[in-house]
Amino acid sequence: MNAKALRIAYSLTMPGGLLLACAVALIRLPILPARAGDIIPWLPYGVLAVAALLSWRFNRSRVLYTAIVLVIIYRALVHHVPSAPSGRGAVLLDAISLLLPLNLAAFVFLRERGTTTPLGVLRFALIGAQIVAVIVISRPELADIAAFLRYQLVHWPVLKLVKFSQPALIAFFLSFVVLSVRLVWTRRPLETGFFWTLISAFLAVNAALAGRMPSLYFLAAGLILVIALIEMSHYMAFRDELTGMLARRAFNEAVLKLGDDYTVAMVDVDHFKKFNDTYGHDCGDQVLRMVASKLMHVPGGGQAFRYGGEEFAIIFSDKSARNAVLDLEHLRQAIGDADFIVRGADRRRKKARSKANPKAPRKTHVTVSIGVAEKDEKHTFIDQVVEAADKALYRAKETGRNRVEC
Ligand code: GH3
Ligand code: MG
Ligand code: MG
Repeated sequence: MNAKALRIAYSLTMPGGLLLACAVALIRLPILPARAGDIIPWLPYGVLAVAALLSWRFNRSRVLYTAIVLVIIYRALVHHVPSAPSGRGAVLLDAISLLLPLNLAAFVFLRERGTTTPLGVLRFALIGAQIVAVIVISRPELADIAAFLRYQLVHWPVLKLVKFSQPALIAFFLSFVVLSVRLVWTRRPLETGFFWTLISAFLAVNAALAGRMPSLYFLAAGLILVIALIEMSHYMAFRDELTGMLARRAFNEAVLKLGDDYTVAMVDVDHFKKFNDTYGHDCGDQVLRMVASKLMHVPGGGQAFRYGGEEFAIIFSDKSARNAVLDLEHLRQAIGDADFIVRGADRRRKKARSKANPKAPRKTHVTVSIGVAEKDEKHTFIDQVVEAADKALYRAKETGRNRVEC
């Protein structure tokens, strides 16, 4: 596995996978002291409360809803579901195992709209409505309706081995697919957190169905949410919101770790102002995303950053400028060759569209100019290397653009 694949695998599994593995180990291996049994059932409340507080403070309502739902479900499981679920407890468990994954899959798509706005209140009301529905349906006189929660769609013998109802299995499976796709697609800390919270929820419900205490799984879910929130704020500080690439702050930190041989390239989109004027600002943003996606896959091990506006920086540690130029030529060509289809990005923003030229072609190209400089006797400090790369970029612009200058 190469370094990049390892980095991706790490970002998808850490720390959620590790936390859950610890929870499973604590449950399976007899390593906890007997007295821990008195404290552990209370810990999920504490950790989920911290997750709720942090999410409220960080304005991440989808995590707030998740923490609240998990606390309610945990309480229901601990207090109302007996060790051998039957009757009302069994109905509660079936309803929970159906609704919990569906709610998690829905929460991950929620746009931030605040919790005290009408939409935020409506979302709380929907959670409340589900709680009322579950309490109502678990009444003994409604047992016939509750039986639908265990509806058997197929009669495969293998399904007799699992305690989950078939609707719950389908709900968990669909949510698993949705959250995995979302996780791989975005690779953002909150998405990773939601994915591992779903897996914790599955194991928690599985434990409850088997009559075991699900406390450690809820504790793991709470910790996953807390860490995801902390990682999210770190991610936001170091990532550029528009392109998702590392931002100037990350560049400033990365240069502190550079050794003696490195090269810096400054990349600037050509005639970008004209592009904005022709196609509108939203299309300009699309171009920046497209250029960023190419830069993030720059060959030769370079690390790309959004430096500011339509300007990007690439650091090649342990590489001379001469070698980096070859990789940068590939990059320049890849960007110049890419067809850029002008989509109706301004549909929602009439103002932006009014500025765009309606007769502009739907398919176009963008080019970049690149200036390169390395650390040498003349340029020993990073500021000097960046300045030299900037001067090279200026020469690239002066001599016709769409070129790499060293
Ligand atoms: P040159 O080829 O010499 O680099 O010309 P240019 O037009 O690209 O350079 P100039 O510095 O004149 O214009 C840069 C433009 O980039 C101006 C600004 O509106 C635009 N810009 C900066 N940041 C963003 C952004 O985040 N989104 C969009 N759409 N435009 C941006
Ligand atoms: Mg430019
Ligand atoms: Mg510029």
